[in-house]
Amino acid sequence: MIETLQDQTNVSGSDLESFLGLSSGSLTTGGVIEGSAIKQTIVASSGDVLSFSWNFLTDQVPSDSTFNDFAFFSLGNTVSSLADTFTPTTISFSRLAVETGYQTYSYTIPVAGTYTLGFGVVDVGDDAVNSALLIDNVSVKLQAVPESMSSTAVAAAMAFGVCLQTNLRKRSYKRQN
Ligand SMILES: [Ca+2]
Ligand SMILES: [Ca+2]
Repeated sequence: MIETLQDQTNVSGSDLESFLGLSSGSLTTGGVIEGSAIKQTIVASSGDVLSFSWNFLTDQVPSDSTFNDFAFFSLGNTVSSLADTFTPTTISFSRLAVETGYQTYSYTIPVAGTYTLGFGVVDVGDDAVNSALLIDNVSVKLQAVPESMSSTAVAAAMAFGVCLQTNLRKRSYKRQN
């Protein structure tokens, strides 16, 4: 569980941007004052599915567009919002007032690489009124490729090989003349 705290975390929006390897301004432009974050390095292949469970909680009741705390995840340089103070629908039995309840998020990673995966929760507009994010079941799994798709891919690769061979033959034919 990560929290923005009722008082100060002493981790500013720009501190969070550097910690997660985000572009300068990617959080502060949206009015982020401070917050908390966690991160992990992941190695993913193209088509791998990142999935996790999350629950956003806040004391900001009623929700407020000026003090609209939010939770997000970041993959590489990209920040994706999970929820803000307008999202929770249920009264929380934790020490915070309301929560979204656990939701599942899945994302197919398009490009293979080593990424920083981050989760954060931030105070917006001021540093007061606590919000929190619970994260569970984080996994990166290879997505099963349907057989029809994989055979199409093989056929495409073979066709490409045939084209390449034909071109090479044409070139060597030209050179001989
Ligand atoms: Ca705070
Ligand atoms: Ca707040």
